Amino acid sequence: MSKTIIVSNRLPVKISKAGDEYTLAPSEGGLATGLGSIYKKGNNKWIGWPGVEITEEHDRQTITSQLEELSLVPVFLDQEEINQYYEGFSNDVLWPIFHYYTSTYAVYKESNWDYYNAVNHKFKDAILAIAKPGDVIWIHDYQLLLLPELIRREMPDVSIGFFLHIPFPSHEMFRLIPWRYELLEGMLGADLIGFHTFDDVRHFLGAATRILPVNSSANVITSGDRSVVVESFPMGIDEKKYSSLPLEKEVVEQIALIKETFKNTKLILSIDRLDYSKGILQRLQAFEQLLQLHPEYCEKVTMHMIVVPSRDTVPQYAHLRDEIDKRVGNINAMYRNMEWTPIHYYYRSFPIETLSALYYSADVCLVSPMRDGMNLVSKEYIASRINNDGVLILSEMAGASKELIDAIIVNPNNTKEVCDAIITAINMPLAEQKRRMQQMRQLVAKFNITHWVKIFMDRLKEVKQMQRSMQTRHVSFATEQSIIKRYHKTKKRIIFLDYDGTLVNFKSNINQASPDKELYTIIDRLSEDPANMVVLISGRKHENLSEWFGDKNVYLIAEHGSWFKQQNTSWHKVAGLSDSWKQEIHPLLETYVDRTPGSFIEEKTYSLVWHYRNAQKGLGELRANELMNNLKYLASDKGLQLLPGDKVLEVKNMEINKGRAALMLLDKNDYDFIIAFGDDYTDEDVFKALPESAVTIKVGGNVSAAKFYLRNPAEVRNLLLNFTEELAVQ
Ligand code: GDG
Repeated sequence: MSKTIIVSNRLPVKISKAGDEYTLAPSEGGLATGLGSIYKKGNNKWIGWPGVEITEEHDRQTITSQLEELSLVPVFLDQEEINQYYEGFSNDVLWPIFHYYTSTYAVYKESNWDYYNAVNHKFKDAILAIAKPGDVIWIHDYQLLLLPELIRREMPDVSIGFFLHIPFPSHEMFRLIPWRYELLEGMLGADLIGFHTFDDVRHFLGAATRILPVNSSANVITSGDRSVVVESFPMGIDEKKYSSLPLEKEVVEQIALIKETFKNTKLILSIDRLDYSKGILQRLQAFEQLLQLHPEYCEKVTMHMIVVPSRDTVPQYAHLRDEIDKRVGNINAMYRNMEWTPIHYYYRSFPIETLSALYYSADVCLVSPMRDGMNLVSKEYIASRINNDGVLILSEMAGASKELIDAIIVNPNNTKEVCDAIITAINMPLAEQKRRMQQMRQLVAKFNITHWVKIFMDRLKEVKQMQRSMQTRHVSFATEQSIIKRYHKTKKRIIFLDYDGTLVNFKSNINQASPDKELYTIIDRLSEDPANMVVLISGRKHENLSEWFGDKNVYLIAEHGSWFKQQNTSWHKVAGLSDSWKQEIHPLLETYVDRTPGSFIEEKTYSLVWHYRNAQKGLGELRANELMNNLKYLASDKGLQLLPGDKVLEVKNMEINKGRAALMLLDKNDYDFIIAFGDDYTDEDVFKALPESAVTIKVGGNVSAAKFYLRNPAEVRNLLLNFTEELAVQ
């Protein structure tokens, strides 16, 4: 039976040692709860570091067997690995860069990278020890970016999902990392890559297509043979738990206590892990400004601030902690009186019951990170507001701000805006609080953690099915044999061959894609057989095809069917077509050439092509879209068709298409073997026009009307050679 394996840096467990005994307590974070529905079932597993260094082999064995009862599998790390892989690389390179902090926070050390690599290999070994073909592997977060590819190499068909819990930065930030290629290649080993927001998706697609030689179409990246789907899955929380906690006795008691303590003031809640990305100092500054510029709010507003200790052995974090201490101390010293302390500050963690009581009691929750992948605190506050009151102030830099649009959204760098937002929040009429809160509660309730897990896993299944259906249509050895057999049995064959992308790979200069010796040999061998009619059917200019294939025994169709030339005759042009539209379109295209360095116009008899392969990446695509929009109405008025291709946009007479040209040839003869190869969507017209009995083969991974797929021109050439080699044998 197949199983699911969850992999993350940390196992959802806390291990403590008393004397010689280790005790294990499952940790109750949202992720652990959500994934509990998976890893606790059947023979599913969760692999990760248990969170403490365990050196003795005997202890490792004891812990391994204790963890086994909880379906957990440990990857033991020694102190040096923790220092370099976890602290050094994950937290001192990836964390700052992914949160848009550069030089002062990111430190690039080769040895940290080596450890990062080595520990990712260690995780790979742990997975391979238990993974079987057919299993599903779901890897989490920035500590394990290399892992998907490491597993893929060993298990090419296994289903791998990857989810990043922190933001994915813009290409401009990401490319600073010396090991950017390796990191992206590592991630692309997955079949499905998930992020919290659509912006992260955009950034990842941008970085991958700029840094690696891969293409993307919408949100699908073609990496080698595989289609990798990139999507946003905004993570939710255990909403039921947070909405029911305030009704529990213990929480009710704490709520009463909080209400009593803060009965004369509005309560503003602030909860974060200690981290520079959370904007804690900036938040304090905004609060101080409120007290300074609006003294009428002194004694009327209190901030309850919890900072959960995190990584404070690292100097930068210790420094941040000291700064917070200082700033809080200053504000309190400045504004406190006998009855009122502006900030109640705690540098420690609390049981969830206390958090719930605070969430329930706080009039305002102030969440103002400088960057945050999602931010679950904001969602937990919403879920706890079972009376539909309260106000959330949320930074636009948190992923959650894309969903919780009824919060007061602020730019955390704008101290005045945050300060004003606090004033708006504490004065917000109850009716408006309820209107906003109800909307947000519905959203948090629906898109909860269980929903998140389900949609991710369902999508991963779909992606795998899509890849498999592509695979089954790939020309396998058996299919190839049966096509070759049919070829030999038949006496009157027609072979349609597209040129660019089908017989040769694309080149950045269109004139460089000239035929090589091998291709000529293939064409010669095919056309030597009197039973064969070889048709080269291309969008290229007829002069171009003449130059390359004019003396060959092949039928040439140029410019998508505008020109045709039978063996040993001259070119003919399709009659009755007009090209007067060019006078209007050409100048328009010229304005695009003037504005887009690297682009140029190619003029054909009945078409104009705007090429942007050598334009700045991204700019070409942008302009092509602009041009498409610009031409949309004009084109239909003038009977023109717009053909977006691989880094080109072609404008041509609607009457002309490769499908019609192919059909004209079929009308003339009764062929008993019809085969067509093509790679772009002008070839789709051929695939669709040919009779059902035809063998149609699409080159490359995109969706197609063709019956079969081949991966690249090399595979096309192989198949064609096999036709003729078999002939030679006979
Ligand atoms: C990363 C990303 C993304 C806090 N104080 C206590 C306590 N907490 C719990 C909260 C919440 C969690 O910690 C914090 O989660 P966040 O999402 O706010 O932030 P990160 O820890 O930075 O998480 C983040 C997340 O991954 C998920 O993908 O949203 O953007 O940075 O659940 O309740 N829990 C307890 N005591 C405390 O004192 N028990």
